[in-house]
Amino acid sequence: METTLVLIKPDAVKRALIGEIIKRFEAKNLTIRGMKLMKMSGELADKHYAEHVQKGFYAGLKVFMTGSPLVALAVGGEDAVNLVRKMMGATKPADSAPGTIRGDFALTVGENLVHGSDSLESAKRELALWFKDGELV
Ligand code: IDP
Ligand code: MG
Repeated sequence: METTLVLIKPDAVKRALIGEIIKRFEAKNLTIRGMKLMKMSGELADKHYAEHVQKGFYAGLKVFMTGSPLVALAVGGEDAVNLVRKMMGATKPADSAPGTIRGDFALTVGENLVHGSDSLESAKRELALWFKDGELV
C-alpha cells in the first residue's frame, strides 16, 4: 500500500471545502492515515517546495501557503500517489478536467486548493516533513 501527502491549502480551508475534499478521498475508499490542521512555517515551506524556491512565483506561493491554516493529510491505498494526483486535476485549473477537485472548484493556479505528492519518492520525502514517526495510523 502506498501513502501520499495531501495538503488542503489555505484557500480551500477558507472556502469551507475541507469536508468536500476529504469526502472524495473517502468515497474512493482511500484511507486517511494522518490528519492535522496547522499553519505552515516559512521554514517548512522552503523545505516542502525545495524544487520551486528559485522560481518567480515562489515568493507569492510562500505568502499564500503560510498565511492561514491548512490541513495536512496522509492518504493511503493502492496506487495512492497517482490516484490522488488524478483526483486533484492538473495544476492549472483551466486544464483540469471537470470531476477533479481543481476542475470543479478552482479558478486560478495561485489558488488551486490542493497539493499532492508527485511521485512515491516525493511522497516519502514530504510525509517525513509533515508527520513524525508514529503519527500515522
Ligand atoms: P502541483 O501542485 O500540481 O504539483 P507544481 O508545479 O508542483 O504543481 O507547483 C506547485 C504549486 O505552485 C502549484 O500547485 C501552484 O499553487 C503554484 N504554482 C505553480 N505554477 C505557478 C504559476 O505559474 N503561478 C503561480 N503559482 C504557481
Ligand atoms: Mg508539485
